[in-house]
Amino acid sequence: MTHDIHLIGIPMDSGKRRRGCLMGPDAYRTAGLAEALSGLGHAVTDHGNLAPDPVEAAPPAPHVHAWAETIGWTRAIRRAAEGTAPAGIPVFMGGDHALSLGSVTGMAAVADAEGAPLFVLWIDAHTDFHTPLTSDSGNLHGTPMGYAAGREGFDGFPDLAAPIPLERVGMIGLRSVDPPEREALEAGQAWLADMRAIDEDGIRAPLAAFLDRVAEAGGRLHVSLDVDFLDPSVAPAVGTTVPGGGTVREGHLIMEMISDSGLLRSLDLVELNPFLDERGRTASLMVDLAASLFGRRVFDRPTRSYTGRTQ
Ligand code: B3U
Ligand code: MN
Ligand code: MN
Repeated sequence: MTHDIHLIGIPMDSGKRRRGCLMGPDAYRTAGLAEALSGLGHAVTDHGNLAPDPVEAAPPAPHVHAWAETIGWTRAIRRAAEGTAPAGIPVFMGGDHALSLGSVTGMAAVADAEGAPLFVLWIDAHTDFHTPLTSDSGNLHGTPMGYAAGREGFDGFPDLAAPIPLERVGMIGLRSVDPPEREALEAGQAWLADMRAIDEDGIRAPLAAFLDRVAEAGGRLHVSLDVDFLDPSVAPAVGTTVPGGGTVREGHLIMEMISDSGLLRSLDLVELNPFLDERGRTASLMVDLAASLFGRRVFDRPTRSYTGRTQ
């Protein structure tokens, strides 16, 4: 199956203090993302880079970093999501994970208008479930799932068209979760696969259960892929490395299963910091993972469904 894929460059660095993610969109272009996807038969349009709306606003606490700029980005990204999604699958090329403040909430608004529930699969070492008030670091890249789920403390950010209930959230790769995030998540029904779950059960069975949940609800899936899901030994180009991460093969299997499910609605590629990369290897790996998500296979065998049955 081929898609109309819309690449949206988001050179955003405001979600944390360490700089470099603003080079991400051009690193994906240099690593050949558009060519990899068009080579699979998709129609790919690169919309160039967004810029943030000019916003003046005071942060809710002094340690919260780049509050007004992040509101400006969120507005622009949300508009871009709502503008491109009717024409196909948006790919939000970051930029740090704060871009999901706009992409996830924009796609939730789109899904709401389409009459389908939006599910989110968060592929990340972190849950990013803080509010600006629970975050010790004040880094807003640790908050996008909190915002999208309708947590408080985001006054000044756009109102949510459709908050995403935790039953529609899956998170995989988790290994760095702060106490306030854990407490808030444990109060809900999110599907959570930490690294221990992957060690014990692998990727396939747990992820198939989540994808079943999406399919049974008639849902559409937004995938948010943070570079730090991967182990730093294979993906060094990220500011917040956490040892003990996913392998290359685990990353590909996640992508292949989502691809087979036919549920993908939109994609974030976030936290790539090309300033920290080694000869482009992390950017190239992210491009390869995106290619698996959009149908690249080693052999053209009969398609397997995400539950493992041959279709
Ligand atoms: N939870 C920590 C660390 C963090 C979250 N997301 C990333 N790092 N990339 C925080 O600062 O919120
Ligand atoms: Mn993240
Ligand atoms: Mn992370």
